[in-house]
This record gives sequence, C-alpha cells and structure tokens, in this order.
Amino acid sequence: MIKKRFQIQGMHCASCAMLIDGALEDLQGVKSASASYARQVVDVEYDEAKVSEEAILSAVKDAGYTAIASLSDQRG
Ligand SMILES: [Cu+2]
Repeated sequence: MIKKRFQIQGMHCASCAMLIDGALEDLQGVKSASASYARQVVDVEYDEAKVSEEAILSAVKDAGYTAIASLSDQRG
C-alpha cells in the first residue's frame, strides 16, 4: 500500500473534490481517496500491485480534471 498526493487542476468547488474521490475509489486497488478543494490536491492510498499511478492520473482526467504529478510519496 502506498499513499501519494497529486496536485489537481480544475476543481472549482467542494463537490468537484467529492467527484474526484468517487472516481478514484471506483478504481480497483484504490483504498481511499481524499481530495481537498481548498488545497487543490488529492491524497490517494492504493495498492501499487493493482493500480498504477498512470491509471490514477487518467481516472482524474476522465472525471474532467487534471492531475499534475505526485507531490509526495509515503510507503507503509
Ligand atoms: Cu465543482
């Protein structure tokens, strides 16, 4: 399991953050997603064996937003 923070572009209200959470949590292998509209980031905890960083970036894109890159990397 790994936890990564991605910067998000395009969120304009709190429901955008909820939409991103839902889109990411639908991915198999994602344990939890917590987007913050105020900070324009999303923290994602996921199983690297089941889902790639690319899949996460593309799920955010499919939801209509842009995920920039992982800002931090926390293994555990
Ligand atoms: Cu919104």
